[in-house]
Amino acid sequence: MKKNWWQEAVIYQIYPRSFNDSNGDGIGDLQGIIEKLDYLEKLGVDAIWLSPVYQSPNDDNGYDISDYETIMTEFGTMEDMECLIREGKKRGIYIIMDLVVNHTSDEHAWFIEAKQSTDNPYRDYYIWRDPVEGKVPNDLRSNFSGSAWEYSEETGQYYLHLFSKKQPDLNWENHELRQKIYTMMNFWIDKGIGGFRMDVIDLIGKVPDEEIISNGPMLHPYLKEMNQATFGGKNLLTVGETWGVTPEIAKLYSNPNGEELSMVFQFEHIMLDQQPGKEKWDLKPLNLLELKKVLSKWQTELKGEGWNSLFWNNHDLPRIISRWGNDESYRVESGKMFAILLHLMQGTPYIYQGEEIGMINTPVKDISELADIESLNMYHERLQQGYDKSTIMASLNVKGRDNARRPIPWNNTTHGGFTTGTPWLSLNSNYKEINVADTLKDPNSLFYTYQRLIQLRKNNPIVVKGSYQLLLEDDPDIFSYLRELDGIRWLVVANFSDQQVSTSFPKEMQPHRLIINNYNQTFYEDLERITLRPYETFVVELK
Ligand code: TEU
Ligand code: CA
Repeated sequence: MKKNWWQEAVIYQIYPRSFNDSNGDGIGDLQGIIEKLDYLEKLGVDAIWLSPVYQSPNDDNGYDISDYETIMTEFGTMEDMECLIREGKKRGIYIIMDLVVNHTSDEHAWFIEAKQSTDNPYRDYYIWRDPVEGKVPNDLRSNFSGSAWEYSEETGQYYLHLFSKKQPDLNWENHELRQKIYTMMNFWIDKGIGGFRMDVIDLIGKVPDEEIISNGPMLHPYLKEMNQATFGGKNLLTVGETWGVTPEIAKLYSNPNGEELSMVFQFEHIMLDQQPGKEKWDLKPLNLLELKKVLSKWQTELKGEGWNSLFWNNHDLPRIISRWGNDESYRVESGKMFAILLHLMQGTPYIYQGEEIGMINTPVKDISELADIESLNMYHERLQQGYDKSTIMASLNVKGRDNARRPIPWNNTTHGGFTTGTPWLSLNSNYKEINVADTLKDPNSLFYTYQRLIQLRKNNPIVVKGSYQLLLEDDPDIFSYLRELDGIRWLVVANFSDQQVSTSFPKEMQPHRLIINNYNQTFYEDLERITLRPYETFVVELK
C-alpha cells in the first residue's frame, strides 16, 4: 500500500442491504457486491466503504452489532467476506469496514451478560446509573427520539443509549473493553482490509453525568491509544464520523503526523438547511452564500494541517439532487454540477451508491411505507407532541434516511433487477427511467462524469494538492473557485440555480482549455461576459 494512498483515492460507499441481491431473498448481500466489482472498477474507485455487515438483529440495519467477528446471516459468510476482500484487491479496490464501537446491540453477548447483575464481569462495559427520584438520571436525549436512558428491570438501574434502546452505549473508560475492541480491529486488519470508517467516533469520550456527549476530554487520548494498538503505521484509511467537529478539532484528528486518523467527516454544510438549534426535521431553505462560506472554510483551514473528506450523500442523508438541486427538469445537469463542484475540491471524495446514476428521493404518503427506526420514532414522538401528520410526512420526505436506502435499480426489469424476490424496501417507482444499465448506455450520463472526475484526480496533481481560493464570494447564485499548483490554474464555475445567470471574471482570467463541463459546449472563450444556463458548470485551465 502506497503511503497516503487515501489522499489520491475516491471511495464508494455501499449500503449492503440495498445494493444487490444475489439469491432472491430480497436483501442485498456480499455475493451481490462481488458480482458488481467490475462495475465499480469501471467507475474507477479505489475503495469501498462497506456499511456494517456484522451479525445484527437489525434494529438499525446493522449499526446494532451483536457479534463483530461474524457476518450477518442474510449477507453471507466469512468466506464470502474474504472473497470480497480478495476480489476487490485484484481490481485495486480496498474494503473499508464500518467500525461501530460507540455502542453494541443489546443482543451482543457482552450486554446479555452485563444486564444480569451489578457485579457481572461485563457490567462495566456499559454505562449504568441509579434512578434519580424514581426517574431517569438526567435529560440526555437519544438521537432516535425520547430519553437516552432505559430502565433495566433485572438490576433496577438505567443504561445509556444515545441511539435506539437496542443500542446500549459502551463504556470507553473500561480498559478491558478498549483492549477487546483493539483485538477485534486487528482481527479485521489481518484479513487485509483497507481501513475503517468509524461510526459516531466523537462520542466515545462522553461524560454522561455532565451531559458532555461529543468531544469529551478523553476522546483524543483514546484515539491515539487505538491508533498505536491497531492501524498505526500501516497506511490504512481511517475516517471518523464526527458531527460535532470544528476545523480546530479536525486538525487534531487528521494531523499529518498520523497519530490519530486519516480524516474525518464534518457535517457543517449538511446542517445548513435546518433551523439553528432545532432538529434536522425543522427545515429551512439552503442559502448558497452560507454553503460557499462553510465549504471554503474547511478547504482553507485544513490546508497542510489536516485532510478533508468530501461528500454530499451517505446512507443517513437525503439524495443531494432532490435536496439542493432539481430532480425534475435538471436532474442530470444539477447532478453533474454537484459532482464537479465536490470532486474538484481538496480532500478525499466519497460517492454514495446510486449517486453516480443520479438517484433521487422517494417521497411516500404514509409512514407504513418507511422502515427506518429514526423516521418511525420521530413520527410517533411528533404525533404525540401534537404535530399534524402532513407536516411530519413533509419533513420525512425531505430528510428521512430511507430516501438513501431504496434498493439500487440495475436495469428496467421488475424491481430494477435488484432482486428476483420481493425487495426488503420497495424501489423508487422511477426505476424504469433511472437505472444503471440505461445510464451506462448513454455516453452523456452522470456515470461518465464521475468516471472522468476520478480520472482527472488520478492524472492531475493540482486536484489533490492545489491551493483553493473562493471567487465571487457574494454572488448568490454562482459557486466559483480557483485551484492552483506550480503555476497551473484551474477555474471552477457553477451556476447553483435553475435560472440563467450572468457574471464576469477579470480580464487576466483567460481560458486555455476545457477540463470538464455539464452541457454540450466545447469551449468557454470570454469569461469577462458570461451567461450560464441553469446549473451550468465548467472547469477550465487558465492561460
Ligand atoms: O449516524 C450518526 C448520527 O448521528 C445519525 O444517526 C444522525 O442522527 C442522523 O441519522 C443524520 O441525519 C451513525 C450512522 O451513520 C447511522 O446510520 C446510525 O444509525 C448511527 O450512527 C448509530 O450507529
Ligand atoms: Ca440476498
